[in-house]
Amino acid sequence: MEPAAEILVDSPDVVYGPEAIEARYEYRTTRVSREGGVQPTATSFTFRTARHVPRLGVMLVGWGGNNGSTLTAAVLANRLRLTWPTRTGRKEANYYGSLTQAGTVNLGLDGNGREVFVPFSALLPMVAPNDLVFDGGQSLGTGWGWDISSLNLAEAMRRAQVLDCGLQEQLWPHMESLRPRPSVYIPEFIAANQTARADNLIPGTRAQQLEQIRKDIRDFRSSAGLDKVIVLWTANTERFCEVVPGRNDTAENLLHTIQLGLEVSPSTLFAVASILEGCAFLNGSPQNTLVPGALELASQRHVFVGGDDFKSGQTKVKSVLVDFLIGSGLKTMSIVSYNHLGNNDGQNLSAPLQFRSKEVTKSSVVDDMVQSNRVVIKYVPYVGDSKRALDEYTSELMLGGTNTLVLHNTCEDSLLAAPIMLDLVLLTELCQRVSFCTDSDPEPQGFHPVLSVLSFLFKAPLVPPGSPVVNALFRQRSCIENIFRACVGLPPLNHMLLEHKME
Ligand code: NAI
Ligand code: DG6
Repeated sequence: MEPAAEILVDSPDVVYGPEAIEARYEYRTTRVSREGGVQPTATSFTFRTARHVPRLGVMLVGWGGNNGSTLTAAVLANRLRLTWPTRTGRKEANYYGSLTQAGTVNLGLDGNGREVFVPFSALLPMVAPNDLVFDGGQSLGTGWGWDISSLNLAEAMRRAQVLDCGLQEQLWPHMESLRPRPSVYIPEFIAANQTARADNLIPGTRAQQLEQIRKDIRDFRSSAGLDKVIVLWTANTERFCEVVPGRNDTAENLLHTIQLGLEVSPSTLFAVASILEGCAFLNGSPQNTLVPGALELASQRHVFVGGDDFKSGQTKVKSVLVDFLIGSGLKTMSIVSYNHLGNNDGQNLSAPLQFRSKEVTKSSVVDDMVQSNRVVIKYVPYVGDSKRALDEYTSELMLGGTNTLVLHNTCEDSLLAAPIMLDLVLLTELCQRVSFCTDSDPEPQGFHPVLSVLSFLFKAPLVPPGSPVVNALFRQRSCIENIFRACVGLPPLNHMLLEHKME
């Protein structure tokens, strides 16, 4: 896929300078008083987006897993423009499933009143996925991340059983030299059935392990000449970590806990290391990695964090379907979701504490709307990465009727997750280049460190304190689209099409 050409907006409110795009933007919303009274409001914003696209490195925790190896394979296959034979014909590398790479934005209407769409990535300057940096440049070495399993990425790709053989064979020489850095293994956080994998470990105390992770990040950044690094957790689902006052409730307590070697999860250790290195940290798994102390640290250091748990398949559909059901005025009474999964993720989730973490995020997406919302995950080795998701939605109709919808979805789980990982990294990087001020507060500021703009990509989106959690998929998408439109001085899409409602 070729990178999209940037669109230029012709408006007195938008200036494309050599360094940045500056756009004046009128944010119109409605203030509602609970005591009565509804008031339209308008706030004048100036958005500034730095135009320089940095050299960006990504470090995955759990690099040798199904998601990590599949994402690596996807970037390489696209970069090398690979094609391969399958029983249904030749396939070519693409980024389907990525909002930024395969999604479009409705720009407006042409002279004939027809809608004009452009690639999402054409709105603002973004890092192209093919330019994401592997440590060691073209020669490829260690560096894209860590794994407790020492398999090289070619072996990891074969273990994952996600890609066609014809593609694996072509990728093999490019992935064989990629080897994950050792990682932190604390057995009580993941399922006991993962023990055999753990042969690539950082030794020492928690404090020494934290230092080693920080050193790895610095090493990658300097050896690859990077402007920025983003760290993404795509390792096994951990059990929840108890939030204990004095242990992980504040930044200071959390750092102290690490120094003392008291309980901290590996994922929180990675989050702390990333934040201390000034690198955004994203949590693709369901556990509560970003405990209050980690959030406070991110806020103190002005570093972005995002989570939790990639919203890839069943939950994505759920956040559309429930929006449709409730939005249509039906009364949805119960949703039951079954998952049959045979990959290593499924095996890890067959342990009760790890399942519990996933159960929480998978059901949280509709908790506010539907009371009875059950989730079952069955480990079925035979189906491998080809996940089966079965859902039953039952709603009450008028006058005692019942509406039951049943869905069956089969897909390669990691092929849904990989483009989401890509979007998370690319959108986070772009958000790092956006700042804004208002007429009443001219001091420029960036987005809140809890990057809720990413909600579209997470099952249980983290939001700043007091901010509403939005789960509905198209509201989440509109949020991203409209904020980026604002950055180039375009109004939000209102779908009114008034031009076509006049005689
Ligand atoms: P996987 O089990 O294939 O990969 C996880 C990798 O993490 C393994 O290679 C394992 O050795 C490694 N690992 C475990 N603990 C580690 C640690 N402390 N440090 C470094 N590496 C460690 O799992 P998969 O399918 O790649 O999924 C990864 C995560 O993403 C899971 O938590 C899963 O629940 C989550 N997820 C996956 C989605 C999908 O559609 N595939 C969607 C949503 C979330
Ligand atoms: C259980 O289905 C295993 C999980 O890791 C999921 O495959 C993953 O979280 C995707 O979930 P969803 O609901 O977004 O399809």
